[in-house]
Amino acid sequence: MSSVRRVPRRASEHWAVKSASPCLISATTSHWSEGVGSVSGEAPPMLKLGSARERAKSKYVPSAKVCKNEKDVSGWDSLARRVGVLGRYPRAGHESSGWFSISSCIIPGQYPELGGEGLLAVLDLSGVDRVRSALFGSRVTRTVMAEVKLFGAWGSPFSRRVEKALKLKGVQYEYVEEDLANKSPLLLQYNPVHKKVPVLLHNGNPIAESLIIVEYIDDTWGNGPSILPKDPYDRAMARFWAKYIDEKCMPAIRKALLSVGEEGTKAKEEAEELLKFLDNELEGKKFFGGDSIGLADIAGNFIAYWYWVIAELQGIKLITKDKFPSLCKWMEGYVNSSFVKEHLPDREKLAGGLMARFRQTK
Ligand SMILES: N[C@@H](CCC(=O)N[C@@H](CS)C(=O)NCC(=O)O)C(=O)O
Repeated sequence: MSSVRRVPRRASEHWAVKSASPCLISATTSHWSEGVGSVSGEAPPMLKLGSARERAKSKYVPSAKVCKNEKDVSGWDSLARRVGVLGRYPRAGHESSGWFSISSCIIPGQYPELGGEGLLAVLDLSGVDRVRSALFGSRVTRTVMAEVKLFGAWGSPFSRRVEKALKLKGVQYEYVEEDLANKSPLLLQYNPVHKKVPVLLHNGNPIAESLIIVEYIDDTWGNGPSILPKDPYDRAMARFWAKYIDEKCMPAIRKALLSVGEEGTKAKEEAEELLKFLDNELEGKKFFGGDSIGLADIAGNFIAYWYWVIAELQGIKLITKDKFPSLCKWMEGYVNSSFVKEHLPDREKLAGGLMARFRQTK
């Protein structure tokens, strides 16, 4: 592999495991690695640290080992799979292939103790980020993030939910803009059931449906603020309101905004009836879950922003301060929160796009 930069390293210890409990084995004094470990010419901090710190870190690293090949990793892989941390790059249709775990990593490299190429497998069940940076510096984190791809559409409130969650968690990702009039073969391959955006691709595994993706992001990346509360009842409530917004309120609002005449009046009344529940729920609260943005708020992005753009275009007044004071306060708070504000689609562009859509459907 001529493109691989070889970096001599000094290793004091490697962790090795047969089970999920940690143990230390001595390693060789020189060490060659490639891929993740050799992005810069420097030895990773892991290999520079003294043994006292190494041992201290083992608190965070239940297990790691150097394996000769994938077969070796696979026994370990089943353990990792049981605890839900290991994924695998797809072999085809992907620029890279190999092993990779969600909360840690398996790094191909030259390992003299194996007499050649091998895999450093680090299974970490806690303190994921501390381990990543303690062991490998920010380089691994960057590589980990690069395996996240979002197939979306700029004007889609559903795609924007996912973007919001990724940004909230500080996850770096590659964004693929889909032309919904001419969907890419990859989108159809990754979401054959609904054939819709968004789709999140994480280590080659596709996940569809925005709210499910948002939960997946929250479960997968421990860093950043929690999107779902920890308390089971609060979690259930967050899901309840997110589902209510998604399945009841959004279709009703859309219908109220797009229907005319008698049908329009009826649709407006129906939407108001549903929105009243949201207004009551938000009374005296900044966001659905309290003081910080959570699942239901992210789910409600359509009401907070897209609704206004369409309502203005159509000259319709559905959600007014006198009828829905708490909902209006929430909407203002949501779109004006610095984090949300900078990630909303451009109003003019959105209005133009929506107008074009309306003309097409007339
Ligand atoms: N329930 C889905 C809805 C996704 C959705 O409706 N996406 C639209 C874009 S806003 C789409 O891909 N439409 C393409 C189509 O219907 O063919 C989710 O939450 O992700």
